Amino acid sequence: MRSFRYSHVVTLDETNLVGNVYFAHYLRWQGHCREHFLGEHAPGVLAELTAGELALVTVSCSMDYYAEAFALERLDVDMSLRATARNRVEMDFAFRRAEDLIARGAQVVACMRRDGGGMRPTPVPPELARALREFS
Ligand code: SSV
Repeated sequence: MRSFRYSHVVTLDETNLVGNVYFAHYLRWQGHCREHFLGEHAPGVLAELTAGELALVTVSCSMDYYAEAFALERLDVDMSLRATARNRVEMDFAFRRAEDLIARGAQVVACMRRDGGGMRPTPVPPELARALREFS
């Protein structure tokens, strides 16, 4: 299965007192990775998100950590498609430093449309669905 790679060089402000990466940043990088995916493979969806009528709601997210990472190391974030059904997209993330697996993560995103005060489920936008097929 093809995965989408986003690479990040760890900055000093992402590390804690002991010098390793603060756990929460891995979730931020999940977010950066998916944003870059949209920018490269579904730019129209990104435009719809900023316009406000479409919402990609993060329903759940998780991380498992296996090894420490440190400032100035390059981490490759490999995002792959676990599943897509109805209005949901599930992604897996592998965080690697060269060949070493540092952490794994996952998240579920729900496609919603804002109407009036609330939100209702909406199918995965066609442009995104088409992009996802290339990664399934
Ligand atoms: C700001 C905001 O709401 C952004 C949400 C972005 C969601 C992006 C979802 C992309 C899914 C891509 C899956 C690709 C698997 C290879």
